Amino acid sequence: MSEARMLKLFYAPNACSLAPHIALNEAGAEYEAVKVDTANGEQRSAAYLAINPKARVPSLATDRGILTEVPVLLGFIARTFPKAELAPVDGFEFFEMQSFNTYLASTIHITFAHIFRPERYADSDAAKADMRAKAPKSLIEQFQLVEDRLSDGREWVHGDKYSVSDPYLYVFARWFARDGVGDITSLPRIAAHRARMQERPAVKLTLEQEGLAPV
Ligand SMILES: N[C@@H](CCC(=O)N[C@@H](CS)C(=O)NCC(=O)O)C(=O)O
Repeated sequence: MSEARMLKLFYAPNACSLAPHIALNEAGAEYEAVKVDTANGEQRSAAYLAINPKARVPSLATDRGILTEVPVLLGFIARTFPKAELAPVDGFEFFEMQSFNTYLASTIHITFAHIFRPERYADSDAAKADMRAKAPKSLIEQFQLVEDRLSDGREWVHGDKYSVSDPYLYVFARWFARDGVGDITSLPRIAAHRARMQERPAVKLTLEQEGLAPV
């Protein structure tokens, strides 16, 4: 399929782009991975702004144009590679999956950004320190909804069947290993999900490709 051959993922190691990167490997897709050096500001270079004027990763170049926003990339990958069964076929269940993914993008990711990128939201050192101090508590509250969802013993976010929501949750569960986030011990089911994810061959391969270790 030409669309699949044309795919090019712009990513930064251990960023939210890890989710579509894992999904591409789960799908067995042919794609090119292009590393963007976000630590040194490459996302603001003219060359990258021409790809994604939002100056963020991920971006996915397809033969029909460039897609951005993690939940969109995940939905696109799942729909482009249906044989991999990375999303429900039923329309309503698909949107339930998107609802979960959008919660991660619009709530949990933003709270992490208060720790890692407080300069987006405030100028004074005091305001930035306040945000960094409050965010870990907010994160635990926000993740508790996900922890509760896993409390029926399900293996994956949407039940017995793995979906693109699982690598997306994995990205944020990984970020508990980053400085200033706090620990994951009050979220044992999410920690167990993280460990299960790290047993998957596609996750092992993606970590290797991004130069990351399991956490
Ligand atoms: N809403 C976007 C967020 C993308 C985003 O914030 N990406 C981060 C990496 S996780 C980034 O590119 N940061 C670079 C920067 O803020 O300059 C999405 O879900 O794709």
